[in-house]
Amino acid sequence: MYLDRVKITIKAGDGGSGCASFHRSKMTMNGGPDGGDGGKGGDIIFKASPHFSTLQSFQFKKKFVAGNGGNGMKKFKCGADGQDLIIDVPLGTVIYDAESEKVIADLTEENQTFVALSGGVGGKGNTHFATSTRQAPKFCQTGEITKERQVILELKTIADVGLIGYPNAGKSTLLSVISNARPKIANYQFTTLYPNLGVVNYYEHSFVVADIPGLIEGASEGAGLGHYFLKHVERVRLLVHLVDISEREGRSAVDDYFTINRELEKYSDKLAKVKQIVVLSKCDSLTKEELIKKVKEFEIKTKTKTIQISSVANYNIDYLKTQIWEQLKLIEKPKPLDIELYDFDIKDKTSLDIKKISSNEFEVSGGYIENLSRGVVLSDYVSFSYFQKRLKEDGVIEKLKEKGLKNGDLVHIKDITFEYFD
Ligand SMILES: Nc1nc2c(ncn2[C@@H]2O[C@H](COP(=O)(O)OP(=O)(O)OP(=O)(O)O)[C@@H](O)[C@H]2O)c(=O)[nH]1
Ligand SMILES: [Mg+2]
Repeated sequence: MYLDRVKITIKAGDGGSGCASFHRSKMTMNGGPDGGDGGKGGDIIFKASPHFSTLQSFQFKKKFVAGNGGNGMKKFKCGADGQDLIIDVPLGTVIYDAESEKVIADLTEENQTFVALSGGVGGKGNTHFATSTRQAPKFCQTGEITKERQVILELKTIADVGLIGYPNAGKSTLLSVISNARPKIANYQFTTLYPNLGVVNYYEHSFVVADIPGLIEGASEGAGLGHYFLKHVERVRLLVHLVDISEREGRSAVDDYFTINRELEKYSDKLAKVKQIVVLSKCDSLTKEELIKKVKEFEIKTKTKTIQISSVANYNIDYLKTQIWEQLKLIEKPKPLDIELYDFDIKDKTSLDIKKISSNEFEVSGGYIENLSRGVVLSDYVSFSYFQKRLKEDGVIEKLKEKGLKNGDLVHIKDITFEYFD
């Protein structure tokens, strides 16, 4: 199975909790607070690796979790930061938020990285909460808990040149003689079932060629392998359109040429406008006279100028490489996708959800509560008073009242319940 689109789940590490402890030693019975901070959770980072050309490695593993931060300890010891998780993806991977389907990154440069989710912040130890009036705070902050998110990875191969043509036209054979790639070659249609990439060295330069499965008439309606793989040549600068001039399969080279161009147009106007070098393949299969006649006929009917090659007899291959390079020099590299700036790694610290669950009971939840409750130990009287003060100051009580809260009603927040009195 060839994978070029996959949905995965990612989660950054949770922050470690702070520590509430007090200094104790033989000489000091009641020392001050000495609880260290929790460590930061690890980030989820995507990295464009030149060593992968498919998303195959995501076939079975679909969940990726970065390391959690360690908890703070006594004697001011801070917890260790969680390990970042670096996820290698092939060059040309576009990352979408699975929920909104918005693009969040397009990794087009070798070793380019993208921090998709940052780890939760560590909680502060009780040393941070000591004041002149509160010298022995028994509470600390818990670490920030991160949320699982889903992203879609889609590979849109990055190549300079795309090889297109009818099945069996000799695309893979050409790739194998000009590049380091060793694709499967056979004398039947649809030998190539997924894209192959090859690096072509040309003097001190190099360029990448993508060989995709052959197209046939009706590909846009799903005939053959359909249009599916054309996305892998969407970003090329130049197309090499290979046409089998030997016509040994009983089709017409001229018809094949027009058929492929029609299918390109049906796929996308942009791709149909990409500059093409028209190459007539398998020239060794014809006599010199046959070849001259057929080339002339082809060029007149299609109004093109062609390059005639034989991959098997190594005829005109160097000339073709030169022509490809000369064209590439003239065409600018495509720009990465235009990404609308949008914050995927949202840390919800403000949402507030107030529900009336019975005539005298209310439930409060949301990012605001999660964030605020990190800093309070509800079993500690001082800490709980602070929590209530914040609920009042931040307008939560007001909002509860708008929903009908009155004296004596019960309010549930996370795992505590209190009776409300003005
Ligand atoms: N005589 C001759 N045969 C060739 C030449 N190039 C390729 N072939 C043969 O044509 C057949 C098809 O070649 P492939 O390279 O697999 O063709 P393809 O275009 O990649 O085909 P699909 O992957 O099916 O789309 C094989 O039997 C090759 O040996 C050539 O220059 N001369
Ligand atoms: Mg092939």
